[in-house]
Amino acid sequence: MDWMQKISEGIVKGKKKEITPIAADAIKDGVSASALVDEAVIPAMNTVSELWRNQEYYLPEVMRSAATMQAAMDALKPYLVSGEHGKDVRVSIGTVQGDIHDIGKNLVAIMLEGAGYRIENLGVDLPPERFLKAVRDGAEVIGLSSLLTTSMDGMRNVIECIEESGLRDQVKILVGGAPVTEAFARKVGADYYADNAADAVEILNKLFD
Ligand code: B1M
Repeated sequence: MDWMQKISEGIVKGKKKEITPIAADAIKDGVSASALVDEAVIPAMNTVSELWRNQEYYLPEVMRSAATMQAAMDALKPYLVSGEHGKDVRVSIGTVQGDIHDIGKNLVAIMLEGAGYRIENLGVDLPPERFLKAVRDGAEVIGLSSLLTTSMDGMRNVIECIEESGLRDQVKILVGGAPVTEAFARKVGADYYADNAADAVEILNKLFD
């Protein structure tokens, strides 16, 4: 079994204790951390989402896989960050009000950090004012995540709040999350939509390289 398969299987099966040494061995063996994230960690979490959707996984399995993914990312993070140049761009990212999902948002944050961005991970269930504060504090990009159709409108509220403050032209707004679409992003006045973590990196790299 190759490293991609080992990591992917470890996450899908939620083998939290085993994943850290597996990730470390893969790095020692010369596999790039970003390839491990792109080709093993993200696909594994997509598999977990699929298993949940098909009711083959219930919450305990999903949470175990999420904790294993986090452990894998903790092990890979130093190699992601050191592998890239620092970009002097501050990105503040959070989940909008009414929504506590953070697994995908954290993945996006880690991938952006790995690509050299200065990340402020604001947390979950955040009111618009928290994002406005981040803009006032100097964020050049605001990242908004939503996993619920009922919280998506929170994105519009954040954008309106920043518009009303007169600071809208100082910041780029990137949105994403499973129910969010390109059309929705356009409708609420976001600048960019990313389908996944790798997309988010690609979009910001085009903007800031
Ligand atoms: Co919730 N949940 N959940 N849940 N949960 C979903 C999202 C759901 C689709 C499950 C279902 O019913 N089929 C459903 C939403 C339905 C809808 O609105 N359309 C749902 C529901 C209904 C709920 C509750 C309301 C359940 C209840 O209490 N009755 C409740 C809501 C609580 C709240 O937020 N107020 C709830 C709670 C929870 C848990 C707390 C138990 C847990 C979250 C734990 C956590 O995040 N710390 C949870 C989980 C784990 C899920 C599922 C199973 C998995 C989500 C996930 O982490 N996926 C999910 C079902 C599913 O997705 N199939 C579900 C893996 C992750 C890597 O993918 O988050 O999509 P994802 O992130 C991707 C992209 O979306 C994108 O990139 C990421 C990486 O590639 N992306 C961005 C995300 N944010 C981005 C930001 C960007 C760019 C890209 O730029 C800034």
